[in-house]
Amino acid sequence: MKPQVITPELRSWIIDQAKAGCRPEDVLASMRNSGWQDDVAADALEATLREHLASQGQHHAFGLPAPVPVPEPRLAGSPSHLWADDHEVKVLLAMRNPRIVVFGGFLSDVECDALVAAAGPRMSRSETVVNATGGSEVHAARTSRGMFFGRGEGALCERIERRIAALVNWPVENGEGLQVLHYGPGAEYKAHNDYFDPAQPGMTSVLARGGQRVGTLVMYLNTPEQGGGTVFPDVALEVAPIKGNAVFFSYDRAHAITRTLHGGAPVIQGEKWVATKWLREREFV
Ligand code: PD2
Ligand code: ZN
Repeated sequence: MKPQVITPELRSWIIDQAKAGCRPEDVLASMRNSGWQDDVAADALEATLREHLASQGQHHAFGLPAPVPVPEPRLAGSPSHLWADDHEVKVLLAMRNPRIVVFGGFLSDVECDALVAAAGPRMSRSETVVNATGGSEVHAARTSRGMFFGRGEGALCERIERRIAALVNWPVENGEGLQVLHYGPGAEYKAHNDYFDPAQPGMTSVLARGGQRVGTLVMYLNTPEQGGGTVFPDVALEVAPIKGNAVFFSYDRAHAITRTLHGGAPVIQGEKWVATKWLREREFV
């Protein structure tokens, strides 16, 4: 496909749409309808607004929340491997917008098995956050079983948390405890965002514990025979759940413009174990 270039005309059209109060998702849809490739349109929107707002000394357009710093692996120069604290990790895929990176060999087989063994006796039906109260409840959209380790609970969690912190350049203290999930045949986690909706009344207490979530690392602890990929519907991407590999994604604001909507596809055959690490803006308490 011929590469598309962001023209000055496109830039000024985007700024006009922002000034007119259009929603970013509608602007992206119009760009797509006029023949702009998805990723070029999203990049153009991001870059134009960032430049324009910086030149105006402002940080809001389209009613978007202001972006915040996010965890980020050191991928300048497109390395095939990264050194993460005590361990070499392969870079298998890197997507810029949305920011998604797939890592190979993030955990050893022994570490995967040890996490599953430690989590097993503590598993119960997974819950989802209730927006109104900030509490959690069992929900049909999430048919896995799960448990949380405390941050730094035992030498294994500590080692993995140090490795994550080094890999994505984000303080260990900003991480929630590791969550382990188990999906049996047919179980899934329907598409959702990992950030919290700050407009919901129950979110004040959730956000008080370290601010927003700004990044996620899903680590695969086994390889299901069929199904169970992690899917990103906005970019039609499915990450295969391979034991020891991990998928990282970051979101600089609690908004669909980050295109980090994602889900756990149904397990078709076999079972699926994952560990999830959520990273907050500040120290998670
Ligand atoms: O298990 C997964 O693949 C998955 C998919 C989406 C996990 C999560 N989200 C999560 O734990 O947030
Ligand atoms: Zn998720």
